[in-house]
Amino acid sequence: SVGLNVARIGTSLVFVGETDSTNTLAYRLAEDGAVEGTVVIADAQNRGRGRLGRQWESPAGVNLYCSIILRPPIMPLHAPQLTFLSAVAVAEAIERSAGLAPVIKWPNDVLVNGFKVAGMLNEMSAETERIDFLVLGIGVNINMQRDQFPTDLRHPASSLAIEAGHEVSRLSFARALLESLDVHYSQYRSEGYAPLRQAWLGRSAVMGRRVRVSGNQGDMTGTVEGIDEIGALLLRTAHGTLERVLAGDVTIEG
Ligand code: BT5
Repeated sequence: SVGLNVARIGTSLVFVGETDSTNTLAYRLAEDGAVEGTVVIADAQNRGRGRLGRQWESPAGVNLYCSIILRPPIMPLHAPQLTFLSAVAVAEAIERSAGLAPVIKWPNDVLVNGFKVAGMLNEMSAETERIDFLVLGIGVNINMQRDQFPTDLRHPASSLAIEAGHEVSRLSFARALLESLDVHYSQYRSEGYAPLRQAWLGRSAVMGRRVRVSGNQGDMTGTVEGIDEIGALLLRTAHGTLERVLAGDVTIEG
């Protein structure tokens, strides 16, 4: 037993040595009826995935690659709200287990000292009216060394160990993460999205900042005023209009 103190998340744990992607494995388990809160953790991934078909570097023995199965009674439209669950929980776990000061960059990056140390990839199976299940994929660079990073990364990256200057226990980190996810998800189930949105805004690196967003809506520049009910970024443009951005990559300016 790993001594988890949880109500929902991690009540069932699946550990594997190497897999293609924990998201793919969790998705298959969910299709086969795995209960809400099932967590899949792999030591290594040989086809770790980022967003938009990108690759997630997943060497063995150093990091955390995990996927969590959730079955919230919500509409598919509201699924992006759960992106913020992972980001908030990862930030809390980094603070608690490594004593670092992480911030969240919309929508899904967690940064320490400006470096990306974690990424999230949520996937879902849904019909028009309701979600069947969600898979929250979380990758955290814990003890990855500088020479293990590819040189052509989209965003400057690092690991908790590099930033803290010492090794960080993967087990303590995983425990802190699952407990944090459990607390926030229970609150989400009982009180809805508002507390989660507040927690996210409190840790956001983009709130009130001038940013550039590139995505399928083209390039846009503006000042961030918050996030809305479905997780879209609210951007005040130079023309004074308020734009809602549903997807894209954010660069903080100035
Ligand atoms: C993400 O995508 O940040 C989501 C990553 C999600 C990974 C987890 S691990 C467990 C679960 N199983 C999976 O298969 N996936 C999830 P995105 O924002 O698209 O960033 C991807 C880009 O980050 C890549 O194109 C690289 O440039 C860079 N990158 C790749 N590996 C990295 C790493 N380990 N640390 C930092 N940056 C990385």
